[in-house]
Amino acid sequence: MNSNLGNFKLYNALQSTCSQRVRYTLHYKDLDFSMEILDLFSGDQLKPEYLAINPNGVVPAIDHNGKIIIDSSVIIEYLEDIDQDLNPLRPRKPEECANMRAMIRYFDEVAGPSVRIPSYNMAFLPHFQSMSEQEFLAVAESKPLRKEFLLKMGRTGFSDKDMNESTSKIKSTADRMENWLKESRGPYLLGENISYADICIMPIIVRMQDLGRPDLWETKKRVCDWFDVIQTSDIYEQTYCKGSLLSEVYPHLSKK
Ligand SMILES: N[C@@H](CCC(=O)N[C@@H](CS)C(=O)NCC(=O)O)C(=O)O
Repeated sequence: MNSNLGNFKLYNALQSTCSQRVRYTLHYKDLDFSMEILDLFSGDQLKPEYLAINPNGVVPAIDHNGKIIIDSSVIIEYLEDIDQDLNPLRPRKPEECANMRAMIRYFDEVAGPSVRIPSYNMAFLPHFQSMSEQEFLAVAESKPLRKEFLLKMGRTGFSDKDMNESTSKIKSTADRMENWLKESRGPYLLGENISYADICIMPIIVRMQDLGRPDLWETKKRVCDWFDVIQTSDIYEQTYCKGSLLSEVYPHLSKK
């Protein structure tokens, strides 16, 4: 365990895809950390004490020796910057690093927002349906980043058109990954070594599998091989500790 970098406290939620990126990185770097688990449906992320940590009212955030760092893709690169020799996850060559960051930007632009729509429709919607309209509007209003998203969903859920658009974006992401894996010759997106690009897309692919949609990449042989390699590591097991999958919490998903 690498403990000479001081103390890390991760504010996260087990099923949060963004939190899973950070947990994977901390485990990969063998950093000792404590976790504060927030209940996102009880509104822990919107309490004043957490908003003082992350004014966006979302997880994850990390406290490193009293310094607060927010946003998953920023946190994982911060964990690289504090000790670049500690089980590196970022290539040293500037052009390779730029390539990796361009992949991450694509994932954050295309796949990240898309995975939210099926996640809410298929798993989270009942939380909102059990509220009165007034309660729902108050919850939406209280979200610094997700007010418009929730209002668009309403208590009836996203439309089929929205669902189709998001699954087609995940499919396009898998197509991109297939090409990148072909160029790099795998097993990882940049080639021989795992990098932050793999870690950033991993939770989204896991989520879509959990929601019963592996068909979105099933015809892409390289993506399937990549996913097999990712899923068979100890670090993956540690990251996806008990309770990390939606199907464990929402039993109707495992009956699909
Ligand atoms: N860009 C942020 C997004 C974080 C985010 O959206 N977190 C979700 C969980 S994956 C969250 O906390 N949602 C709580 C809410 O919507 O109230 C990051 O990558 O850290």
